[in-house]
Amino acid sequence: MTRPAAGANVLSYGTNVQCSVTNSPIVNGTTQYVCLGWVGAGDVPLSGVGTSVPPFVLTQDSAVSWTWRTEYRLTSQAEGAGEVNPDKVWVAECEPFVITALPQTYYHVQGWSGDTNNCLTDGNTISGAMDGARGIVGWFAPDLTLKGTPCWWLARHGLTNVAWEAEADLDRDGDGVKAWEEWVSDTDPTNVLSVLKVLSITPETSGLRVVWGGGTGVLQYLERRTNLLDGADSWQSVFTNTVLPTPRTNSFTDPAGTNSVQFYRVRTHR
Ligand SMILES: [Ca+2]
Ligand SMILES: [Ca+2]
Repeated sequence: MTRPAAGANVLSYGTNVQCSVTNSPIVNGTTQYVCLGWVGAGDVPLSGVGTSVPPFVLTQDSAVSWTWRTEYRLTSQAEGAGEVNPDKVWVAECEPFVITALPQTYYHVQGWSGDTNNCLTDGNTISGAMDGARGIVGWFAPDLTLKGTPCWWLARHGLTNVAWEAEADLDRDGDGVKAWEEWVSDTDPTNVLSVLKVLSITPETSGLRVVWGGGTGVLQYLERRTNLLDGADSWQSVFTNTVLPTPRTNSFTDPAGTNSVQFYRVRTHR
């Protein structure tokens, strides 16, 4: 909206006139229009910046032409451990933009998704031109060893003295389980008492009672087989912890375990 109203206006000679735009910026969803200034004729200054023309006295035919700029919304979002900047800005039509991803320590930029058409990625940045509104998502992923152990988890336990791969392959607490295996079973790689293992197998009238200990944050599968040497035999799951977190100590009484040879193991899955 403008004052006076857009179009032709008839005013008396000598009128003190104030011209302005009253509704800049005009926001329409993810597009907005910003008044930058004006171009004048007659008693209006030749040009100026902003939404108001300095007051002038009308002595002749005069004109004001307002200059507008189209801007599009650029929205970025982080998925995972990191930040993206800027997160919400208006960028002028056809102007370039750059989004920078800042991963947390022990994380990296995994990629970008969303309105990435005609964009370039370079390291931790994505850039392009605003040919329309864009919503872009930056994805972060943890740094992993070859066996899938997160470096942040090793660092949390202070396992940073040698290279990540070597640390994951060490059994620092001497419980017989390597660090990468303790990650899989959600046990503490610096606590010898925190380890995934079968604690006891006890015959009972209703079957064999198997007790085991381990972590709390992964699914646990109690598996059984009757013959370790017979390739035709295979591990069969007889119990699964389906609700997390699991207790640190678990038990299951296997009714099929009586009056026969059985072997048991506990497998975990993240
Ligand atoms: Ca260990
Ligand atoms: Ca341990």
